Amino acid sequence: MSDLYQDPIGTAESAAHKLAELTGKASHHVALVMGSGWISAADALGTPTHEFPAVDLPGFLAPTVAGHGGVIRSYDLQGPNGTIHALVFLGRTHLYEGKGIEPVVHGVRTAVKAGCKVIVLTNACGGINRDYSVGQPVIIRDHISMTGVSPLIGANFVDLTDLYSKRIREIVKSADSSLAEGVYVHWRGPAYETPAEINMLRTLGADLVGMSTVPEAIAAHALGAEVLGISLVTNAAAGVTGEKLSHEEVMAAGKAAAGRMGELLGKVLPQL
Ligand code: 8IG
Repeated sequence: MSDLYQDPIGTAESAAHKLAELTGKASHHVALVMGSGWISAADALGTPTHEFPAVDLPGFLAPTVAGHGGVIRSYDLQGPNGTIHALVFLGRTHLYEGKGIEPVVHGVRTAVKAGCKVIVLTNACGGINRDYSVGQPVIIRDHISMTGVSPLIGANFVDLTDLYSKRIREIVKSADSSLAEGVYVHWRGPAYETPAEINMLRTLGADLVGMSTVPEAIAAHALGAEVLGISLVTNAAAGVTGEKLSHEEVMAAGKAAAGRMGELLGKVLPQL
């Protein structure tokens, strides 16, 4: 068993140390986790100062899904208050990969230990809310965990009332007032939901459903970082249109919306 499972926070600290070595930056300010379909949005941020495989840092696993990159980039972005160092993860580990919860949250823990006070979590997801259309970005206002799996262990009774920072949501909405907000459900997968399950989730107050983001948001918040979540609706959830769900459709919708997403992130990030 690797150190990641024995001492997850210590391994994140080691990874942050190696990151500082590889980039020559003692700390980073903000981190972005780019979900499937978001990889080309990262390109809109400009040219990174550094790029390397995530496995070059302690505790990261090799990626297993096509389109989930497993690459880390460091950017220098110009903002109103000078240059900020942004860390970008292309690809993530998911709970459905069966490696447990630790690798799922290792990236955000590394980012917080590297100095990031703000963690931006992006994802591709299914739209439950009938008002949403494919290709639409939605700010995550709150979540529902349908996995019950927490990255926290022990008597760590973290408050999640303002998990998806109201302060940051307001900044994003002032950059693009057309953005909707919704409640994201974490579904373990890897199978998508049945139409009956989507009806259940809608009844429970869910707008979006996906297989990521929630454990990372909890882990980042528990370490004191502020969290922004943005979902890209890449398919109508099961039963909403009667169409079947396909991974290819998801990737195509992500690609099509990447320009808009990259522009939004480029505008918002330096302000955070
Ligand atoms: I992209 O419809 C994407 N990810 N659970 N359901 C779940 N995850 C998803 C979906 C979806 N679309």
